[in-house]
Amino acid sequence: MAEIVYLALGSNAPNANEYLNKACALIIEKCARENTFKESSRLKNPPVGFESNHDFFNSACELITELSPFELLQKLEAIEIELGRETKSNGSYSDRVIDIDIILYGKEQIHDEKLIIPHPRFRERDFVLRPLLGLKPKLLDPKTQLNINQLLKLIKE
Ligand code: PH2
Ligand code: MG
Ligand code: MG
Repeated sequence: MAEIVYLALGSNAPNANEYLNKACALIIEKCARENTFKESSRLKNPPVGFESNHDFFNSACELITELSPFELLQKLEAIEIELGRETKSNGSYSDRVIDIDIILYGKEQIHDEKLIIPHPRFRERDFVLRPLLGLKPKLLDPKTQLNINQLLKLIKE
């Protein structure tokens, strides 16, 4: 089985672009069917939901994967750790060298304590929606049946 997947990438390290380059290379190597990976442009955003002097670079990626949602999650977490992501202790947001979140996995809807797909907060996040818009403006959210443009309008109202 193969599915089309959308991921959100973020880093607010001083050398964020290097982390994003490495993350993309590892995703291509470990998760993507050959020649199916695309990344949006990287947009600079101030941190949302926590205080920090370090801005983020955020992008979105599209790929086809043969991994199941949980296999994909496991590989992406291993990539975050390989790149030096520290595991957080208290659940609150903090600076991070790399964050890779699964936004959509085909049209699947998953509600598990380890994994919720579509990503539960992506509809509210300009820093996820704007890169996705650049990659695939007509992409549909399987839960609300709204496209990315419509979702962006909702948070700008
Ligand atoms: N990620 C968060 C919390 N806040 N802000 C920006 N600008 N970019 C992010 O990727 C981001 C954030 C939690 O994962
Ligand atoms: Mg995140
Ligand atoms: Mg994450």
